Formats: sequence, structure tokens, C-alpha cells
Amino acid sequence: MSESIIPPEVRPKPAVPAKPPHVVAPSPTAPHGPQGLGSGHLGGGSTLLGYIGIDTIIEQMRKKTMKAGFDFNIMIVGQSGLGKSTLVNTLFKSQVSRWSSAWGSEFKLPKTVEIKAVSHVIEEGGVKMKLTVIDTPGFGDQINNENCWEPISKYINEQYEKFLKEEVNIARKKRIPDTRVHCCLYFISPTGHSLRQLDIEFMKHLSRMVNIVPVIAKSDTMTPDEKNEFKQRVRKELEVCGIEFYPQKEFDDDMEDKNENDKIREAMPFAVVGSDKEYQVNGKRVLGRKTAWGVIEVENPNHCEFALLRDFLIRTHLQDLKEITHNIHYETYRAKRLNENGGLHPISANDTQESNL
Ligand SMILES: Nc1nc2c(ncn2[C@@H]2O[C@H](COP(=O)(O)OP(=O)(O)O)[C@@H](O)[C@H]2O)c(=O)[nH]1
Ligand SMILES: [Mg+2]
Repeated sequence: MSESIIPPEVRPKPAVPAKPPHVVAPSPTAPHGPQGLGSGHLGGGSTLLGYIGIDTIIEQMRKKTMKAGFDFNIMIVGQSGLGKSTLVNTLFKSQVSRWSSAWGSEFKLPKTVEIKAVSHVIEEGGVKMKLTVIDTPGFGDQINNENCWEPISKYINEQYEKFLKEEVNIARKKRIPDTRVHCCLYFISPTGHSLRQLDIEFMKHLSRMVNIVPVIAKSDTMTPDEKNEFKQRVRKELEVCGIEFYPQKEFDDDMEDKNENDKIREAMPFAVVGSDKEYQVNGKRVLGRKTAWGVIEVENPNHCEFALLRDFLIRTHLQDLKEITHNIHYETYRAKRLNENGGLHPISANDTQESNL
């Protein structure tokens, strides 16, 4: 047996990296010469140039994104006590939970709507995300809540304006800081009856300027039947009022997108439960809320729709939320601003109050 082993042939090292074995050297008689990139040569693996390496662009983009990191700005709106801070902490787990006590004490009894943005860099799997949570304590807490959407709409427009100013600068920054609101989580009170006037007013005025994702707060306070009935009623009311929440039908890219988003739209608004407390269930530590009937596991899809919301916001639609913000909402704002002023002049407070964009 050993006699049959042929010693490896000694070959000179190539001056350039070797081409994959299937690559054939260009023939001098080839009709297009060495640069001929006729489709016949590229389809199904070129015999002319062999492997070009276009597919590595994905890896190149991945590396760049990993280095640069990215911004995600989420706004939370709803009456005090609906579990807004808790849910955001649950969404982004322990990384942001530290903020909750500071928020709680800072905004105990707000008299008017205050808007506070808190940023934190979260890193997972080598990817850095600068997460900014924009809290709106005081929203809907007044006796008269008329126009309480105004300060929020003003804030959203101010961020578009900031971005626009940077964009039209002659000496632009290589990367414009993005403070635009990519997603507005709107908390609906689990009344079991219907939406309040305040909810309708808010979503009506803002649904065309920001991505609104409505959620039913503290859904553990309703029975499964009540929850389903309430969800249906809310969906119906939104439809009757002409309120389109994210993901908006008109922005579906293709049939695949439409099918996927249809399922999500039918399941919305997600009935969620938030908690930053862990419990031991079947030997595993889970985030949950203890009730007289046992522990409601926040991340268990049989218990509530928190996991659906998390997957949708973070795992499947985060990039789309950013793209719709940039390509649709910001673009609408930008076109309006450039049209109305014939250029850019400082924006007045009144300009940002109205959201008839
Ligand atoms: N039953 C129930 N209670 C909740 C839920 N989420 C938060 N809470 C509780 O509701 C209270 C207010 O929560 P917080 O997150 O501060 O509400 P925020 O004012 O909207 O930010 C706290 O005592 C929370 O523990 C939930 O999903 N279900
Ligand atoms: Mg709060």
C-alpha cells in the first residue's frame, strides 16, 4: 500500500491568488475580448471571469455596520401607570432596566407633557445599537386632554428639522446624528370597552408623521375572551376613523411583504404584559408577573403577545421602521418644508405644532 503513495508535486507559488478550478482563461478568440461581459458569460457562473465576488458585498456591509453601529429611537406614549417604562425595560432586558428607577423618581407627578430622551448603547453579538427611549410622562393625565398630542408632534417635527438642517449644510457631517423617532409605541388602556377620544385624536394626528405601533397595555388584567373582543373592537374603531398604524399597507414592497405584514396587521394591537421580575418556572428563570393563578410568563406566547411584539419590533422590522421613517415620513416633511419656504428658514414653533403633513 505504502508504495502507491505519490509524493506531492513541488510547484512554484503563484504570483496572484489562484482562481477557483472551474475558471477558464479567456480565449483570444472570444467574441468580446477579455472585457466582454455579455450576459451569456455571467449567467450561472461565468466561464470568462469565473468568480467575481459580488456576493461578498453582504459581508462588507455587515462589517461596516458592525463598526459604525446604528441608532434606534423609540417613543413611548400613553397615560401614566400603563406600564410603559416596564415594557421598554422588558423589551431590551437588563441593559436598560437601570433607568427605570431614575425615570420613576424624576417624573412622578408631571403637570404637563414632558418629553425626555435617554440614550444607552446596547451591544449584542458584536453589534452596537444606540437605543434612545423617548418618554412622554404626563400625556393624557390632565382633566382636559384636548390637543395633548401637540407637544409630541412638535418634538417629532423638530427632529426632522434638525436632520434636514444637517443635510442641507454645505459641509455635511459624514454621518448625520439621527434623533428622528423611528417608532412610537402607543399604549391603550385595557378598559375592555373602546378607545378613548384621546387615543383617537393622538393617532389621527400622528399616524401620518411617525410609525405608530399601538399595544394593549397590562393585558393580564383581562380574560382571554375579553382580550380578543377588545382587540377586535380596537381594530374596527381604528379602521372606521381611518387611522393606519405601522406597518402601513401602502408601503408593502411586494407580495411576500404584504403576506407577512397582513398576518401582523391582523394580530395587532398586541396585547402585552411587561415585567422586570424573574421567577422560577419548571426549573427555568423567566420574566413574569405573579398572580393568584400562577406566574404569567411574559415571553411565553401562550400567555401574552409580548414575544410577538418583540420579534416584530426588533427581530423582523427594526430596519424597516428606520427605512419608512427616512423614506416616507421624513421625506414628506422635507418636501413640505422645501416647498413652502422656497428654501430653508428657521422653523417657527407654529410650524411644528400642526401635523397636517
Ligand atoms: N398587571 C400589570 N401591571 C403592570 C404591567 N406592566 C407594569 N405594571 C405595573 O404598573 C405600574 C406602573 O408601571 P410603569 O412601567 O411605571 O408605568 P408607566 O407610568 O406607564 O411608565 C408598576 O407598578 C408596574 O409594576 C403589566 O403588564 N401588568
Ligand atoms: Mg414611566
